Amino acid sequence: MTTKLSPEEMQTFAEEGLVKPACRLPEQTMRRMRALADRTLVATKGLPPESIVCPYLPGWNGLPKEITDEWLAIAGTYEIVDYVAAILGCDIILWGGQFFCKPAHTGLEVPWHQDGEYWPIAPLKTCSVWLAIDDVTSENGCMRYIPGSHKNAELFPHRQDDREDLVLNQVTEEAYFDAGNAKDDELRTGEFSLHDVFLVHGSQPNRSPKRRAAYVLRFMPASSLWDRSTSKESGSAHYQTHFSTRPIYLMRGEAGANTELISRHPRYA
Ligand SMILES: O=C(O)CCC(=O)C(=O)O
Repeated sequence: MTTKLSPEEMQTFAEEGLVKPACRLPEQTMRRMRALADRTLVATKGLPPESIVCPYLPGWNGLPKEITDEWLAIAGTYEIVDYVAAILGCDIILWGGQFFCKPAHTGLEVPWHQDGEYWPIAPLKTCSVWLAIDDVTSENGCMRYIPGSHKNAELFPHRQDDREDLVLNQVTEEAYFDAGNAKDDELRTGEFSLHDVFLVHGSQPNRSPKRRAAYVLRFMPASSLWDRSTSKESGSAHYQTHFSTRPIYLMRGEAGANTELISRHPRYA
């Protein structure tokens, strides 16, 4: 099996719950991705730009097929799955993603949370790939995380907060971790980080004149079940997640008990 993380990077992921691999997609690729981001924003006018969920799914978000196809292709290229395989093993499903754009001056806050609070996966295991489309710094609201907060594979209590200026509505209190330990996940365009499903993270609003766009891809091991009987549906005041009816893609290996609405990703068909 090909894996892409060095032993040191694996160690960082184990210790911190997030790693930035020593790798950067070429500028030519990123120019195309920024153009795709621009076309996506035009085509989704009226939807919150922080929350274009699964931009790769045909028929979702009102996006035309030529745009959804490009987002789907990205998930299967640039050896992204090889990085994920280092963490999740060889049977991998793409179950979600998000085009996550915080416009200049107006981008919303992401409250402290653990992803696992939101998602119907059992056993709970996911690796998210957070790919910077723009340069992302603390100035324009990069992701922040609490290193090591994933370590006990424990979900802290979350409370519901339906404020309109939050991207997500389940918030974990600072009583459960030390916000003073937070690190910034600053990335240049074309760089990406991988994070664990139990990692406490969030981000500040974007008050800068610079847009902050990212493409986040969510992968799970096929040994876990994408539970379509879930009653979990909404991730925020801004969008519906449609967990029970969402198509998922087998990227590599065998699908295990995940037999519904699943197809092989075109790159691996
Ligand atoms: O991009 C952000 O600010 C937060 C992203 C996030 O919560 C995630 O990718 O799980």
